[in-house]
This record gives sequence, C-alpha cells and structure tokens, in this order.
Amino acid sequence: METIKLTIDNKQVEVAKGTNLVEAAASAGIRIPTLCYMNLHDLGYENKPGACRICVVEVEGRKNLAPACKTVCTEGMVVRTHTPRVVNARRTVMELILSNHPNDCLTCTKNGHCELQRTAQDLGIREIKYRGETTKYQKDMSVSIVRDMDKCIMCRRCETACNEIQSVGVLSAVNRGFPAVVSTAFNDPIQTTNCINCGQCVAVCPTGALSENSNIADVLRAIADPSKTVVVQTAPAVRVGLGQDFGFSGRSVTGKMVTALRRLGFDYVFDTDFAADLTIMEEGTELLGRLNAAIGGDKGVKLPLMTSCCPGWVSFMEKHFPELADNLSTAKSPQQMFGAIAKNYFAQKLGIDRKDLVVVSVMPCVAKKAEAARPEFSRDGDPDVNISITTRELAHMIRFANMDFALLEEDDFDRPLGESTGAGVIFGATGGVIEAAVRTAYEVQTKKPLDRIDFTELRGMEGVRSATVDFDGTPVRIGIAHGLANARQLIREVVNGTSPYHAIEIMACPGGCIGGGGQPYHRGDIRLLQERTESLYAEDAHKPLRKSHENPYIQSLYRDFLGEPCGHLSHELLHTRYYN
Ligand code: HC1
Ligand code: SF4
Repeated sequence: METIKLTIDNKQVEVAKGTNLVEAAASAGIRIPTLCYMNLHDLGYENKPGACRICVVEVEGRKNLAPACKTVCTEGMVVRTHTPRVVNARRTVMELILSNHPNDCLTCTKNGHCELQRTAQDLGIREIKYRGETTKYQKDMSVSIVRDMDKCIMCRRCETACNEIQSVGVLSAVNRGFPAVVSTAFNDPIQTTNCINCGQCVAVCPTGALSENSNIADVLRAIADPSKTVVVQTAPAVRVGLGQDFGFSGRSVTGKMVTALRRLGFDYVFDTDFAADLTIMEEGTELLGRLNAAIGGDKGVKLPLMTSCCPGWVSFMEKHFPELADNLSTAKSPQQMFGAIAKNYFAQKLGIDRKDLVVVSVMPCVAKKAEAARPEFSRDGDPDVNISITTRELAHMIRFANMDFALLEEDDFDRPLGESTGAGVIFGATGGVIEAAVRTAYEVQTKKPLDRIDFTELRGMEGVRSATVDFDGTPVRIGIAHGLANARQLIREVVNGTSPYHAIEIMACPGGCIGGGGQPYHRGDIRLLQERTESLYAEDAHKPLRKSHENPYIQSLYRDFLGEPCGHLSHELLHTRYYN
C-alpha cells in the first residue's frame, strides 16, 4: 500500500494514498468538525461532502483555507486545524447557518443528539449575529418519518443515504441560493412518493430536519390504561443498539433492557427472537418445499426464494420490482408473526379479548411502523401489532422514567413468547436470517445433525456476498445483500432469469437491522456496526440452543395450537402475500 507522510497540528501522520484530511486527522486522534461528511468508504459508498464548510483547515503554502473533507493528503503537507483564522472562519460559517435555523433546541426531537447543537457548543457560539429572513416550510410526515425542513442545513447526507445507499431516489436538492432545500419531486408529501420508509435519511441527518414519527405517547397511554394488558416484543438488533445511549456502545444489554421494560410497566416482556425462530420454521419449510419441487422437475416453482422480513426491502420490491412478488417468501416478518400469535394464541390463553391486549414492538427500524399499519395485518380494525417504537424511542422512555441504566440488574424474558435460540438472535445482522434458515433446513432435509453450527461463509460486511452450502450432496446456493443499491445486483439477475441462487436474503439497511434507521445514530461508522454484529454472534454462541427447531416453546406452539409448519392454521395466521 502506497502511503503519504504529512504533519497535522505538529504531529507526524502516515496514511494511505488517497486519504482525505478529515480521515488523516482522525487517525491521529484529531477530530475535525464537519456537518456534511460521512465516512462511507468502508461500506463501499461514495459520499459527496463539501457542503457545510465547517471543516476548513490551514494548509501551509496555500492562500485559501481548505475544506478538509475534500482535500486529499499529499506528501509533506503541513496542516493546522485550529489556528485563530480557522476557528474564526468556522464560527462565521456556523453563525450564518444559525441565522436561518429555528432556535428551538429545547423542544427539538434531536435535542442532545444534534450535531449542529454540539458543533455550535464546541465553537462557543453565544449569540446569533446575523438575523433576517428565514425559510418556512410545512412539516411533512409519513407513518414512519417526519420532515421538518426549517431545520435542514443542506448538508445533503440524506440524499446520499436515499440515492447512493438505497438507490431509491426520493430526496434531492431543489432551488438555488436562499430557498435551496432538500425536497421530494414537486414537493409531494413523502407518504405519496416511492419512499420505502427505511429511515436511512433519518439515521444520517445531523439536525432535527428528519426524525422518526414518535409513538412514545401512545405507549405511555396504553400502559396507563387499566383495562389493557400490554405486551412488548424486542427485535434482535435492539439489544446491541440500546446501550449506546447509556455507555454500552456496541454491546449487548439484553438483561438490562428486559428489566427496564418491566420497570416501564409492560405486563409481559417478550422477544421478537421467539417469532424469528417461528419464521424459520415457516420460511425454512417453504424453502425446502420449493427446492424439492425444483429437484423433482417442477419448472413453474419460483426460485430463488427471497426473504421477506425486512419491510424496507418489501416496500422496495412492491414499488420498483413488483414482478418479483412471487419470489418473496410468504412468511410474515417476525414482528408480524409475533403479533398474530400474541393476538390469536396468547390472548386466548389469558382469557381476554384480543382488543384488550396491546402489542408493542421495539424495533431498530422505522419501516416497522409502516409494516404494523398495513391493513392486512389487522383483524376487524385491531392491528396485530398496535404500536411500533424504535430503539431510540425506547432509550428516550428509559431516560424519561429516570432509570440509571448502568445500575439496572439483568433479567430474563417472560415465557412462552420470550424463549429464543441463537438462530433468532442473529436475524439482526446481515446474513443472519439465511444462516438461521440453513441451520434448520439442513437438519430437516438431511435428517442428520449439523457437524458445525457457525456458517461463517454467510457472515461479513461486504455489500453482496454468496456462498454454497452442501445439503448432504445437494448444493444450495445462497446470495446475500444489505443496502438496496447493493441488492439491485442480485435483483437484476432474478428479473433476467439468470440468478444462480436458490435463496437470497436482502436487508435494506447497512449491516442489516443492526444499522437500522431507528437505532441510536451510527452515521456509517463501520466499526460500530461491526461491534453490534459481533455482539449478536457472541450472544448466539452463548445460547444453550442455537437452532430454531430446537426451541421448546416453538415445539409446543406447533403441538398445542398451530399443527405443522406451513399447515392450515399457519397459512391463515403466519403467511401473507405482498402486492402493492
Ligand atoms: Fe429486524 Fe426482523 S431481523 S427485520 O432486521 O426479521 O427491524 O432486529 O425485528 O420482524 O426478528 C428489524 C431486527 C426484526 C423482524 C426479526
Ligand atoms: Fe429515502 Fe429511506 Fe428516507 Fe424514504 S426513508 S426518503 S427511502 S432514505
């Protein structure tokens, strides 16, 4: 690797050729402030920064200040990141940004997590010097996200997320000069566009311009209603995201999370991972059904089978590739399987009407709010999942309830819908759903126990991956993608009829659900995403049971209620069809 030597703030630094000054400084422990730059390089995306100009630095021999994010290191360069001239320029840029920004930090959804607020604080801004006309836009919202464009600083990170990472292309800058803003086409309401509710624009927004549509008040109301029994389910990725707000960044906090949920007042604390095991029973059976039909010569069978648990991906398919609808697994997502079982089985066990059972989900995802609201997932106007909140909203509720998270004891989920295997846990990481499916499908198909449980060939952070797993003489070819721009590669082959795969897992967000749009902000930091992933795999490795079909509560659910996987009742409660 060719390297470059330079000096930053009197410190010798050696970096790879092509590195920009923000990254070079970071490698020496110097944080150059920026509001638009994101390091997406390791995730394989191009970020086009250079918008905010907060990162300016002095480079010896150059007359003008240089934007560090757009300046590539050269041999012998001498850089100063905090001279009076630099700080003065940054403060002026910040004062100009603030001249057209609402001054409502105390009531803003981003209060405490806003990069603009933090940078203004670091720069010691104490007054808004320039005052005059300000832009006024109407708030816009969907079930999942809220757009408050008065708070947009035109960093254009959301455009990168929507257009480069997801290739959806809903957001782009319009107008020039003062009225310039990031907008939908014709400024149409976001709900009416091709937005898939993935929330990746929210995940990277440095201010309160984009946020989740919060349902905290609905949860508090349900808990306070004595006529309701309120159950909560927590998605696999939540346990490795939640701790970030409480000093446990990237670490699993499952036990403390359970305690916190009990203290918040939920009557039963259950786990979406249980329903992930159930999904594997259904989806694995469906995969084997299609595989065996194809092996038996059925030319009409739809392969590859594509996973359907990610609502961002499902929505993308519906809006952009509806011809793939029959390739998608008909298995509902774990969130919705949980809801169906809670309302149709658990409510019955408790002897209460399903309308008196409120199902709350905690998800790393804002698209899950839209999934829960789909009319086909409700009965007589009563949704299977009543309220879906994000990991960030749960963190907020924990702070609101005055809990010292670090001091919470560890507790376990309630039974029966709180038991899960390691296979359910790894759903939260890219490749995890298909690995969980392989663990079960292999044993069901071959009737032999696996001699290894870890399919490391299915893991990793590469955007598109493939592997072949030997099912005792039958090669099963698997494709995996995370980030929808990456997924297009696999999708194109399926559309053309050239896909070599039997099964494909697609997750919309970088890293899978661990990088979801409802998680504490990761801003493309691949190290943080890797830590969350490793924490999930470590939790899996420590589980006494690691294959979905070994979950004793899943076994008894089939024995006592459902019958067999993909049987009549399963089809009624646990399967659906996705057409827009
Ligand atoms: Fe996911 Fe899933 S893994 S979609 O990423 O299949 O959100 O965590 O809950 O439903 O289990 C999200 C995570 C989640 C579902 C499961
Ligand atoms: Fe684009 Fe996703 Fe944001 Fe919708 S939620 S605007 S699809 S990034």
